[in-house]
Amino acid sequence: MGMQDAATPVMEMNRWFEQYTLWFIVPITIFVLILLILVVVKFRAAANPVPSKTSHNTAIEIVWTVAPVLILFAIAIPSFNLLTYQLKMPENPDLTVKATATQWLWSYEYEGEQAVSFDSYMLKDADRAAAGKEDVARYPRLLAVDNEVVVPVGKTVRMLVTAAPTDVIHAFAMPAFGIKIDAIPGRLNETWFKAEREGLYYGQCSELCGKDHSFMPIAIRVVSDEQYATWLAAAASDLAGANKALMAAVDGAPAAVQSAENITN
Ligand SMILES: [Cu+2]
Repeated sequence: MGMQDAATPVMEMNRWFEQYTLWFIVPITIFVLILLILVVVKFRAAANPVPSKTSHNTAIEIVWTVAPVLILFAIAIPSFNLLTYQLKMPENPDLTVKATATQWLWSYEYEGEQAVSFDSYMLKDADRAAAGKEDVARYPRLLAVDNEVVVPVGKTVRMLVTAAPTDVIHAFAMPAFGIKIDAIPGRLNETWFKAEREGLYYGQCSELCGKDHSFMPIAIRVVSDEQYATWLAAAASDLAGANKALMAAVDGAPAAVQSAENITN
């Protein structure tokens, strides 16, 4: 309970599945609790001085074998559907971004004619004013970064995830997108997302990777097609300028206020 609002279809399915499993977990827990209370009261030594020596009951054994099998099937089928959906890579992604983890930052490279690549460090408090990121609701401490990943809304994005060759294992995780995948030196992992709401989303490195593990957050801006195209064209030659222009366009618009609320939720 209390997961972030879904921004992708995968996360919507994750949230649905979480609710769905509660319909099994809660009744089973209550049922077992009732049985335990019944046993404690009804069969305590004072009320039941001579214990039963029953060792077999075919009817009960059939029920307690078949019922869990049926319950497990009911959970496994949607679970495997969800796994398949998550793990089936899109054949024609609109965009491919490679994330490389290093102790302790993320580096991003965009595939395409525009050679856009940059490092993304956690935003330090001392740098807030200069970056124009003083609003802690929108740019939370320990989550905000200097350079965000920028992607267009409603487009399928393939993420290639790895760690620098002589580095350690990290993990790329974005809760609102329902993705989490290890970043392993010498190995290219793959995941995907299709963000359906514009906004600024935060995740963190999710594999203990050393002393600054908690200080290598991940930030993804989901923006309109036009804003993305403008940013991409400018980012190849002037990343800082492109980010500033995008911030002015996004943070000034009323829609951005709503996305800031989504983050704090
Ligand atoms: Cu890490």
